[in-house]
Amino acid sequence: MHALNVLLPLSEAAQTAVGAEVLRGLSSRPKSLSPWLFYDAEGSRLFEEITELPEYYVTRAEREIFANYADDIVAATGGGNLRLFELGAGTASKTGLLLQAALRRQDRLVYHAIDISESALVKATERLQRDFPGVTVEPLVADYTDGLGNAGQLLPHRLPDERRLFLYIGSSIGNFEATHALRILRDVRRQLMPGDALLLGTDLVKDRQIMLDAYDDAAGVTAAFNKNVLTRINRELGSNFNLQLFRHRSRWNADLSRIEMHLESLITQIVFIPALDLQVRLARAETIHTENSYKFTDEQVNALLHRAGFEVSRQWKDARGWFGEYLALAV
Ligand code: AVI
Repeated sequence: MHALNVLLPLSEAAQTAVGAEVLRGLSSRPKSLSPWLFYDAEGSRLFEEITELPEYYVTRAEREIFANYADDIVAATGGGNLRLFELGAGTASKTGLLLQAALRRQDRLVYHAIDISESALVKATERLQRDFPGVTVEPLVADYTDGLGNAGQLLPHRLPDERRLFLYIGSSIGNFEATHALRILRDVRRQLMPGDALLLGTDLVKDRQIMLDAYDDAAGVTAAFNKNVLTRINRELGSNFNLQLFRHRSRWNADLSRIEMHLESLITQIVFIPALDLQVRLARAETIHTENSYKFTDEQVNALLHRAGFEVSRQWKDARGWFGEYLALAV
């Protein structure tokens, strides 16, 4: 993190991940910023708050599935000694239900939690080791979205009787374009042998207003989460975005089956980003596109997993059919 008074020289700032992404996104047309920029400390805190909101059904629906079917899910992975891996583990708040189910079948369990956020992993490791003494947590700080190549080299060698189960839950896959999503799933497939499995959690297409409300809650937490990206850019790149001159927008794009989040400029304005020596001109009502959250049908999930080298063997949904959990076997 770079405070305003320790801004990096121009060329260096443009080479940091944040600088490079801001330069790319705000000099493109239409303007965009990648959603990974949301997750500084404050953004991660706001996201945790989102997961508790009445409108944000996503986390609750998935927890309901695990509460009802965790034993069934674990049993469906077949025999052998399970070793769990989770991509984007974060604070692993729902994973405990699956760990408990696995511990009902075997005495000890190794759980590899992979995430870009070290602080989230520290929290998750402490809590899980305390709550589940039979679990050995192996945290790994890595950006799996860029290829598991690096992370993969750090993963342990397979033991003879081991069966691997990768978890990619929470509909995180929905924040990627189809080609990127496919690349991530193929990376996972490369870590697996036939018979190993991936559990993929995806949010499903439903009534438009329910989806829109989930991304534009009455308390304004999602708006704060969206605008926090501008605070982050101000802090790290020395810019002067005035948050009051932007409005949070969520839109349902039916053609592409996704919720989009945007930041809409309320006036014509010019914002200067010193670390990048960049002037950003925004027209009134112009938007910066900050996130896509794809919503799937069963057919789309099946097709995506099939293209990545998996076959769906079982699926589970919450009572309202709003969220799906797909057990995909490596073939
Ligand atoms: C992390 N991801 C699955 C969330 C989602 O629903 O797409 C991020 C989020 N954005 C706004 N609210 C939640």
